[in-house]
Amino acid sequence: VGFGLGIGTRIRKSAFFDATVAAGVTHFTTYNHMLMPVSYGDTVAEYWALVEGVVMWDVACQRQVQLSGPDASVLAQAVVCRDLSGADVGQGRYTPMVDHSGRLMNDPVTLRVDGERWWISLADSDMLFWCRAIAAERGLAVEVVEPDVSPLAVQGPRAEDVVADLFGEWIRDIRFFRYEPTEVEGIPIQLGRAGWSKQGGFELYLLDGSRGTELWNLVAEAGAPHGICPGTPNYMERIESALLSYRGDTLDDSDPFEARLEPFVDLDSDVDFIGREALIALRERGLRRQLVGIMIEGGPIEGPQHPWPVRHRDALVGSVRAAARSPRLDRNIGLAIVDVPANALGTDLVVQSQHGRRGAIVVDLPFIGR
Ligand code: THG
Repeated sequence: VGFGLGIGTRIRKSAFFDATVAAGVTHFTTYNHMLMPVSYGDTVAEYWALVEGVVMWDVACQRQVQLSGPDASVLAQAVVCRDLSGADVGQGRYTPMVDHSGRLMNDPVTLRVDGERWWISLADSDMLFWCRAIAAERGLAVEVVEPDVSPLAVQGPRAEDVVADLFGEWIRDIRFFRYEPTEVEGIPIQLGRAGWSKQGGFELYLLDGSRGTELWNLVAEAGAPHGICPGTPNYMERIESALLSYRGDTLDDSDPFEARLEPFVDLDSDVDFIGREALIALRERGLRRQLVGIMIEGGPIEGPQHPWPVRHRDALVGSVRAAARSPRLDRNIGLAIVDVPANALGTDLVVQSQHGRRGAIVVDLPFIGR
């Protein structure tokens, strides 16, 4: 395209911004009103480094909402769709958030930091305002702020070796979605096994935003013998793995069921949360449309800048939300929201892409599993 992105004070810079510029970032997007790297110039090379080696990502745009105080747990349970009652200190959970009508508003990782403190690690929407409003309306004794927390992800099959070299062998015992307070060279960090890929890895929550470049350089140095590369959450890998991109893959009025988040919605436990009644009604009603995997015929494609219309027997049935050439499958894969019953496996579709009309077929997700 022949234009750039205007950057002013309204768009925030990550704690790792200077380091990513020095590392040669070529493309940013915005996420939670912050610049987020999406390429260092060769996303296919970054993909193979993620799948076969190790990469480091500036994901500081995954901003936290901190709930603290006597009613912190009450508020946390009110705003997410999962039963948090069994959550240990240091445990994270993938927790959809919905409004009173059951519309998906975010799909964060919610972490119990200590007895009276939670961090909600956001996808791209303004849940700080929502949490403040709910706290005030309910008269809860809780403070709601965005803390100085900046996640850096280290992902890929060699990530554990890099993180062990940096923090010690003890990190190999950290289980999935468990986070521990630690430090490196006096830099405070909450270290957890997590990340937005299916290649395994860790998240280093930097707890002092003034030390972003220092931490970036320490990880780069520890990673050098393992061949670490700067990278970003990878569009191709996340489609293959069917990791949800809130707002990319979903519509303004999508519910968690059509977004395939039912496993992360606790309607059969006793806990109450905002949207529970609405979700029970939606579950009763049944799916009207669904996010599905599609294989698209023909030569390599690029992803939609605008959703591609999807037709079945000439009727408009939905839109393609994301698509790419899968390097491992050497096929075009995509995620589309389509109306029932065109969501059925094996349904023949036609997509109107910027590459022209292409045949497509509904397939099972994920495209590549573990
Ligand atoms: N890490 C942290 N914050 C985040 C993300 C993250 N905030 C934004 C975004 N990613 C939120 N979305 C997701 C989507 C999927 C997962 C995590 C966050 C995820 N899913 C696994 C899966 O679907 O297989 C595990 C789910 C489970 O078994 O509980 O990890 O990546 N800090």
